[in-house]
Amino acid sequence: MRHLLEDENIDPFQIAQQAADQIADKSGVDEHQIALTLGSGWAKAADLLGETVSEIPAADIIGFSKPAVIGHGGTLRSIKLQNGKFALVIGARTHFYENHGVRAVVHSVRTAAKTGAKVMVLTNGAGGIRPEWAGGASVLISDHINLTASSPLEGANFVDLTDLYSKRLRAIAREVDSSLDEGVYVQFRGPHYETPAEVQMAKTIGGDIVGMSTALEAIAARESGMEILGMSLITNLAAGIQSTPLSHSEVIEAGQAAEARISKLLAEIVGKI
Ligand code: 8IG
Repeated sequence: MRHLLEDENIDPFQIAQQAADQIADKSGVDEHQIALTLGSGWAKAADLLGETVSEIPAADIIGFSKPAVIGHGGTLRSIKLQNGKFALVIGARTHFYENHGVRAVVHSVRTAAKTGAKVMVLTNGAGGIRPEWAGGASVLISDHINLTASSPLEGANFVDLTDLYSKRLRAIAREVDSSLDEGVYVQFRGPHYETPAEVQMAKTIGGDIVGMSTALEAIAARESGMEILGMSLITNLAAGIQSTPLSHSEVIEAGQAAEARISKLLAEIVGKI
């Protein structure tokens, strides 16, 4: 089944505006100041952020619906933070490897911007290239390398990506935990993990983290004028860095083991933004 945003005749920004209007209507929250996308291992963080005032099945919002996988869409939560601000927590990520096109991938980010969010927090589970990150390190994304051969930007839209991952927000994160490392995130298309040779390439060109999301979303967030914080949970060392094969169950287990710790960390960081 084709995704709504695969129809080239529609305007993705207009659909994002409609989605934001639906969220405001259903949640009763007129404006969200901050938005978070929670990737593998990060889902529990929502509970610690504050008081959930609304939870909407993502499939009920335009552009988020994927008829082929009803019930698999996750939710959009509005959370009132202690400081009185509202956070939009996006539990439904569309990955580039799902082949619904890049418009579908960045719809949640564009919708977040239309709900009023000025800060976009992008989290993910990812593979680590640095051996010292074994065992579930959380790492701040300092920059990215986009190996998807795609862009969410359309037309001759030459958006600057200098300081894409905000220095200010990274400094706030390090105020909460001064031991946080930083690294360059390399987005591959997936859904297969890399070969060890591809991981060596990523390392050679300056990468520290390998993943299948975030970079395209960050570009769209910058286009929409948002300040970006990116964080990876290293659920596995990348292929060839660890001696054993990668497995999805390893990733899930590492995520579960880290969940409480990284949720608390993220909630503390968001409280300071
Ligand atoms: I979790 O090792 C997770 N996501 N590309 N490589 C890529 N994506 C990932 C990995 C990984 N681990």
